[in-house]
Amino acid sequence: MEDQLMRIGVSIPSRLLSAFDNVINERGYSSRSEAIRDAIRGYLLDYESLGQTEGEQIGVITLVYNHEQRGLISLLTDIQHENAKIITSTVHIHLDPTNCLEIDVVHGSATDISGFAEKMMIQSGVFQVRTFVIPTLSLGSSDQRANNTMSVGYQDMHPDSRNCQPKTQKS
Ligand code: NI
Repeated sequence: MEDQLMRIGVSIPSRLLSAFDNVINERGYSSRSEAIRDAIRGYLLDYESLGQTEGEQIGVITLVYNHEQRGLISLLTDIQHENAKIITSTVHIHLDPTNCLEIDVVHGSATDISGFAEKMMIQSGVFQVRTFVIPTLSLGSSDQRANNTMSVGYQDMHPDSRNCQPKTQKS
């Protein structure tokens, strides 16, 4: 059965729209509607792949946000404190007068990590959240992984061409 087409009205900041238009022109889309449909499909795919994985993971979550958004910093800090047990370390970079880039190194269950990322994603003033995670299944003994969870920072040492030895700093 043919899916019915619905018309919707969406408010988009002009800079965001013109950046989108530039990309879709470059890619050769014939209509903005088709590009938006593809963007929505990609968004749904991201959501599914975030929720599908299970087990223990390590990785990074990066987010870009406007620190002038009222209440946002304290909200994000609260969310990070609620998830302190999975955050190994955080890097904060002041991109320009209003925008911040934050990188959270995470280690924990897939459910906790995706829950943490999604909670930050839905806040207004947060523009981008990207998650890159890998399962820890093949990453050495579980004792060593338990120790890593307690660390606040890594300094990688490369004992040989294949393995890294994290030097942990306890807080
Ligand atoms: Ni900043």
